Amino acid sequence: MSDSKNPIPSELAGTDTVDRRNHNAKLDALETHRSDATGQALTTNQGVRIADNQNTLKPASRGPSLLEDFIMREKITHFDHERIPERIVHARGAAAHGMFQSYGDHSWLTKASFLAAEGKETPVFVRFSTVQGSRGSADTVRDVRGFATKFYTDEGNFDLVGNNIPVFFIQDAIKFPDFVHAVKPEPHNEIPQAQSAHDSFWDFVSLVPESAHMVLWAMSDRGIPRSYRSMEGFGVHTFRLINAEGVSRFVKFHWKPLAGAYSLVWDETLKLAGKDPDFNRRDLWESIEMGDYFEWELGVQVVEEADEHSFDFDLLDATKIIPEELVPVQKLGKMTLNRNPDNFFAETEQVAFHIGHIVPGIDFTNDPLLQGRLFSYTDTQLLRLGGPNFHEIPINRPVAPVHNNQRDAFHRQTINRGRANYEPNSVDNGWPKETPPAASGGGFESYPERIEGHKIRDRSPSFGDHFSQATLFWNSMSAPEKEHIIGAYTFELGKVERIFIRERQVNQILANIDLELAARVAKNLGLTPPTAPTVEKKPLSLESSPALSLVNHLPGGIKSRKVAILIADGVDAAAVQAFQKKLEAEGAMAKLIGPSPAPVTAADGQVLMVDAPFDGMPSVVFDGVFIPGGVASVQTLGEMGDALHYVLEAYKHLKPIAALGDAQRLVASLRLQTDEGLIGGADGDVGPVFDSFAKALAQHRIWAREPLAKAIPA
Ligand code: HDD
Repeated sequence: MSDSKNPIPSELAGTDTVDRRNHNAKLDALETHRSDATGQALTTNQGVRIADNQNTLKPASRGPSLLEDFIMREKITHFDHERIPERIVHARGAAAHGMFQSYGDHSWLTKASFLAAEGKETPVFVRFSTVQGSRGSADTVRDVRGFATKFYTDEGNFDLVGNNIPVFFIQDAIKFPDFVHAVKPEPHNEIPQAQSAHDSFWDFVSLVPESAHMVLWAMSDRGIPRSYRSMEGFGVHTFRLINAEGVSRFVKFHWKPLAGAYSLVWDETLKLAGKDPDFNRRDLWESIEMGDYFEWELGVQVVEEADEHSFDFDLLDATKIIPEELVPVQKLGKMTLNRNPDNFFAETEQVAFHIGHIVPGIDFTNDPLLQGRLFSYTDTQLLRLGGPNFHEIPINRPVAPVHNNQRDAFHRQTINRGRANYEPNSVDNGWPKETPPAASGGGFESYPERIEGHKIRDRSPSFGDHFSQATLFWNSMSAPEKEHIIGAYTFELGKVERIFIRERQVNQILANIDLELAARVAKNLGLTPPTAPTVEKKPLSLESSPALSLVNHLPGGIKSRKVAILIADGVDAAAVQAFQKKLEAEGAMAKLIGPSPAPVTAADGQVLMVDAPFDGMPSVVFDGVFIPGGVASVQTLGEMGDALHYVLEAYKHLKPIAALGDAQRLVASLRLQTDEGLIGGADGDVGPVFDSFAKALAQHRIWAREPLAKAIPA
């Protein structure tokens, strides 16, 4: 029954089966610790208790609404103002809290306190993002991923605002608005959302050869990561680390994922964009809720000041990497993301990263891209967060104490006491006072770099080679990775309406990276393949860099991998449970997928809860599929198009598929070519079948299957 005041029918509670009530109790147990309102009265923002939150105040039950209803007006006014401008880039994101732990005392390199002692812990907040799309866009689009980390160090906040690609599209920040306008949806019709596959993007990048290297990375599998946990992260620019003696060294920051680095396949990304647009953020959230934390090691490549000019590229050029084969990455510590935000808006949306947030022991270089960013990030927060007090928003507050003479402005939270809001002052004995620089705990001091020259608008000739490192990247790819890159350029340029833009990209950019790449893409687009580069190419100092290929980044195990177990009434419950147990023992996760959300009754009478029906958790959200035996179950699945499609799609996406007993007949009916990822065995063979399955799963994909998989309908 519902009453006129409260429209929620009371009989909705208490009709669940025992099983479901247990299930619900588990969900409640997860959630209640987050609520700060449990047991509290509903109030207005002035703290007045509300008696009726269902009905507007009226002079009669069918009469007009009264303006004096301050409760309704306050609620709707607040609602009307709920949105703040989304980030101009990196609008779509997800974040988590965690901890950084230093592996040792790195004071030979930097006096930054968070790196000064073995085991020293510093809280962090990390936000991952895509660049192009709006807040509501899909996670899995082809794009660069943002990887921004706020270290709440005891000497102030240090923000490492990086990406999952170690280079950038442009060399000078003055080109950033042009680049972003070009990649965003086109201005006349705001199409396409969150995609670079359109004329204005390819027009821009084909006219700006310095973009060639990063575009190649974005067209590679790096542009479609499987999970945030499986991405490398990079600080991109060259920074300085400075020790207590004032010795400065150049560094590039790296995040190395302990889960390994691996990606989606293109057809999966397209489907996921519709079937689970929250794929990456859901993975982050659910993994943390289950205690399966995301981990990275922070590393640095270190270049002595004296070696600044010993490379065939300029360290200040953000379109270049330092190949890891030339300068290895030294690990400084480990980051573990282990806590989800309590509130998306308050934390993930309001977090304000800024490349200019650094602490003593870290400093900038003259990279012109970095220098421009130093202006942009504060500027953007002033608009997004409504004024200069954004550092007082809880997620942005340092753990280090803050005292200065800045006062007032919109949204001020601090209630400063005293009269001394200026310096020098004597009314408060000159407090707060400057701290001279010191080995530790001293005030921030910029590195006294010697600068001389003329005031000019110029690009250093040392920034002039735009193709060598793109060629190095191409040379370092495995055969499947090269095919994916060719496919990506073909797809993207195929969406470009103007043929002259396609031609310019192929003839003047791709031809200078690699003629085979250019020829293959040209052929796919029906263009004449170029026969020679348009620029004179200097010999490569390094022919290939294994660190660039994702195939060299697999961790070897199956931890965190997700496996779908397909079941229907009559399934062999013992096989389900044994397989599930083995997966869980290795840190992987299984979900039971059935014909509908209804529980399944196994051959032995056990009732198994279904996690989702076929369309609820499609094969694209999993890394592998297992089909247990059981005559009736296999019969049902074999007659369902959705179940057969599930298996076919997993095969198409190069995932391992294991079948036991009767289920082998189901797989055989699909006439798939046998390979190391298509595993079968008798009902009792759970052990050996699991071992082969796990081996295939650890390889991430069955790449050898790829040419055959093309014949499977999408
Ligand atoms: Fe940027 C956001 C990373 C160049 C201007 N950027 C933003 C974010 C990341 C990066 C990860 C999202 C932070 C978050 O999660 O809130 N940006 C980069 C990297 C760059 C780069 C790795 C090159 C190496 N950015 C760059 C330039 C400019 C900007 C050259 C401007 C001249 N970036 C911004 C911004 C954003 C931003 C407009 C949007 C929202 C924000 O800052 O807070 O100021």
